[in-house]
Amino acid sequence: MTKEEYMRYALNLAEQSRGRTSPNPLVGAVIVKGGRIIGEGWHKKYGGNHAEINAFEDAARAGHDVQGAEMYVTLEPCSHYGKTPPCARAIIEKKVKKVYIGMEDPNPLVAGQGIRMMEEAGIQVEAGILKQECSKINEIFLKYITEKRPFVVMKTAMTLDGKIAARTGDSKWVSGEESRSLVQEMRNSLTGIMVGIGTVLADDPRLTCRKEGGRDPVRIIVDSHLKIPLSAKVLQDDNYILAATSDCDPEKKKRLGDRVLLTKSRDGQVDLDDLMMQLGKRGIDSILLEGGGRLNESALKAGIVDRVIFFIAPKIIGGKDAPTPVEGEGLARMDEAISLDNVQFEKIGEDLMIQAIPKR
Ligand code: AOF
Ligand code: ZN
Repeated sequence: MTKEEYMRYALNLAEQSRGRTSPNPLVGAVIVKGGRIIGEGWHKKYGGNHAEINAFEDAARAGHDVQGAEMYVTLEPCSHYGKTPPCARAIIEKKVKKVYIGMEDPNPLVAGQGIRMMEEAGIQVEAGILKQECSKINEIFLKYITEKRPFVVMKTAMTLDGKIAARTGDSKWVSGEESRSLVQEMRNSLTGIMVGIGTVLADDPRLTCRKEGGRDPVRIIVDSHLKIPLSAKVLQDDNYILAATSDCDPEKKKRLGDRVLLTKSRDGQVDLDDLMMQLGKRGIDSILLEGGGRLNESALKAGIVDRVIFFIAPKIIGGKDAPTPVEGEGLARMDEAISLDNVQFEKIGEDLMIQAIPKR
C-alpha cells in the first residue's frame, strides 16, 4: 500500500466516530511494520484514549512489537497534557521509526510542538499526507479550536424552481428519501440544530434525530420575543436553548427558566454573532441550521455560515407566495451576491446535492 492508501485507511477509522468526539477532533492511526498493518486505532469519544494510544493497545493485544515501525496519523500527535498524556511522548517511548501525519493540530496547545518533540527525539516525520481530506474531516474542530465558535452548516431542500414548500406551507416532502436520511445523519453528527420561531409556529417540528441508534442534537430556537407556545414539540424535553433578547416577555422568560439565553439585540432581533459566541462558550462546536428563509438570510448576512448544503429536487411547484430558502429583503444587485467556494455536486437518489463554502 502507498502512503496515501495507509492514510486513507486511517481516515476511514477516524470517520467511524463522527458525532461522538465533540468538541474533540476525529483522528485515526495505523501502525505498519514489514509492509503489514500491525495495529489500528481511532479516537472514540471525548475524554477517551487518543487514536495513537488505541493503535498501540491494538498492536500489543495481537502480540506485535512496534519498535522500528511506521505510523500514520490523520492529525499531528499531541504534545500537551489534556485529559490524557501527550501522544508524541508515547510514540517516542515506543521507539517508532517514522511518523506520517495528515495535518498539523490547529490547537494552540499543540500547533507543531508534537512534530518538534518527535523530531528532536530522532523520529522521522513527514507531514501533509492527504492534507485536504484530513482537514475536511475536521472542519468543525478547526474552526472551534481556533475561534471558539460553532461551525454552522446551513441546510435546505428546495424544488427545481426554488421553493421550500407549497404556498399553503405544505412541505412533505420536497426532497427524496435518500436526501432526508442524509439529513438525519447530519442531525446525528452535529451538536446543535437551529431554526427560527417562524418555522416552529408554522410546522411545530420535533427537530430530533430519527436515525436508528442516533442521538438528538441540542435544539436551538431563535425566538427574539419568546413567542413560542409552551405546547411546542421542540420543548418536549430539556434538550433545547431558546435565544431571545432582553426585551422579551418577562413572564414567559420566568416560566422557561434557565433554558432561555439572552443575547445582544440587533435591530430588535437576536444578534446572531453574539449568539454564536455564547453557544461556543457552552461547548457547542457545530450547528445544523435548518432555516427558514428569514433566519437563513440573517445568518448569511451576519457571516456565521461556514458551509451551505442545498438539496434540489426534480419537482416544480410555482407560486410567488411559496416560501424560498433565503428571504428577508435580499440584496439589490447581482454583484453583491454571496459567492461560494469549493462547490461540490453530488447526486443523492433523484436529487442534486450542492455543497459549498461562502466566501468571507
Ligand atoms: C491526538 N490524537 O486522537 C486526538 C488528539 O483533552 P484531551 O487529552 O483529549 O486532548 C484534546 C486535544 O488533543 C484536542 O483539542 C486536540 O488538540 C488533540 N486531539 N490528538 O494526538 C487524538 N483526539
Ligand atoms: Zn494525543
